[in-house]
Amino acid sequence: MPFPSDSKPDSQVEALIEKERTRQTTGLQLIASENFTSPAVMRATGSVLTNKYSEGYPGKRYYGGNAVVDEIEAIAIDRVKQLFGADHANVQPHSGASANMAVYQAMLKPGDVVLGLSLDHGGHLTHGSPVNASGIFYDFRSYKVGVNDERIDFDEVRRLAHEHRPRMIVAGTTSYPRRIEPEPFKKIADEVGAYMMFDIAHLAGLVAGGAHPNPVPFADVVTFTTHKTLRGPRGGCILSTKQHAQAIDKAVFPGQQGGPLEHAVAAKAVAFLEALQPEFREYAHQIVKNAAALAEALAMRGFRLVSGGTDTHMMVVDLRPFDAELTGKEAQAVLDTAGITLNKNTVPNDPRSPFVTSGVRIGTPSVTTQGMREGEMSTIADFIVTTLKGRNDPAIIAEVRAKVAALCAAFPAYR
Ligand code: DSN
Repeated sequence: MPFPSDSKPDSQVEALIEKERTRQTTGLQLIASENFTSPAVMRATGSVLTNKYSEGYPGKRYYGGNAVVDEIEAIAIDRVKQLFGADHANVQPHSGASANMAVYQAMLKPGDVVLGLSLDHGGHLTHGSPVNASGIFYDFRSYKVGVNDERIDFDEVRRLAHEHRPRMIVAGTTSYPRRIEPEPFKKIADEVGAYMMFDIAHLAGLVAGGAHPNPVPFADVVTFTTHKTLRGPRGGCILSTKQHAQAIDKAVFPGQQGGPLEHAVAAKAVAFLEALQPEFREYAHQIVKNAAALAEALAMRGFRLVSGGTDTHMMVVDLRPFDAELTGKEAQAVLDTAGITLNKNTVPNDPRSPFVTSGVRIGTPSVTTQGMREGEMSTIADFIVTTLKGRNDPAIIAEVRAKVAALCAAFPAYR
């Protein structure tokens, strides 16, 4: 029987996809964890590979018909090992959260003590939040950023590690603007006999492009998502030493997941090849230069940058010196109306709740993919200031919206 969709496309969903394409390509996408992936990555994601079940790993599958899938997954594994210099890779995790949970399952027992960065100081839900499975099944203790410099305080990490004797120390963040040196984490982990895990979900593209230190030579295990700075499809990945390879593969399947998403695995392979190209190094460094330029432009216009600036693709902006009444929630909403998409974010020791916040998080991966450079970053800072100052005037917001659309038309994400 032919597909009904052959004769009758789903016009409702297609129209909504088109609407979302318009939103993405006519507005500024400044969410630090997002990016525009390539047409080649999207072709793989929308391919016939979505039809195939392939529980297991290359050469060891539970179902027949996996010769082609085996080749694809083997290519993805080889490429990502080459990209990061890793001994072992598992490319099947559906997301960064699944990757992290698989690592915990592989290397910990329920109830084991783990040390990770507190969520409200830039950590991630899966680094022990009490509402997440990580915090429910494992005994997470948190380190925070320093009160004065708002940076990871390794003396404090060491003190907590010696006090709590964790089985694992987790490095990695979701809203921390500074580079993170892996060596001090490794040293502290060794002192207390803990495993070291580094979650580079945000940093993977910068690491791949040589714009951030690579933790692979230091960590027992490194996890990441493939869709942020790395610019691939939505998904996760785990790199590890040979020692942990078998336990990690077993924890991903059958431990945490069933059939892998081989269309996503193929798209990861495409993205890894793109990241292996020399141009990707230039891209990664430009993301960082753009973030530095935008941070400086915002600081000059009266905002406070958490930790005083950024060395990565993102910044956390404290709105209070600019306007004490303005919350992150309100800033996010009004900027969205002007076509500038970012997210509200707590600042360290924020007196407001995570639903309101005193800050916003801003990232430059998407605008850098569009080809924008430092000059456009000060234009964006002006758009942000004009919108926030004129937030009660629809005419001002409409004017910024038009200018944002013109800027995006000059730097199209997709040609
Ligand atoms: N949601 C991601 C981010 O925005 O950083 C983390 O999972």
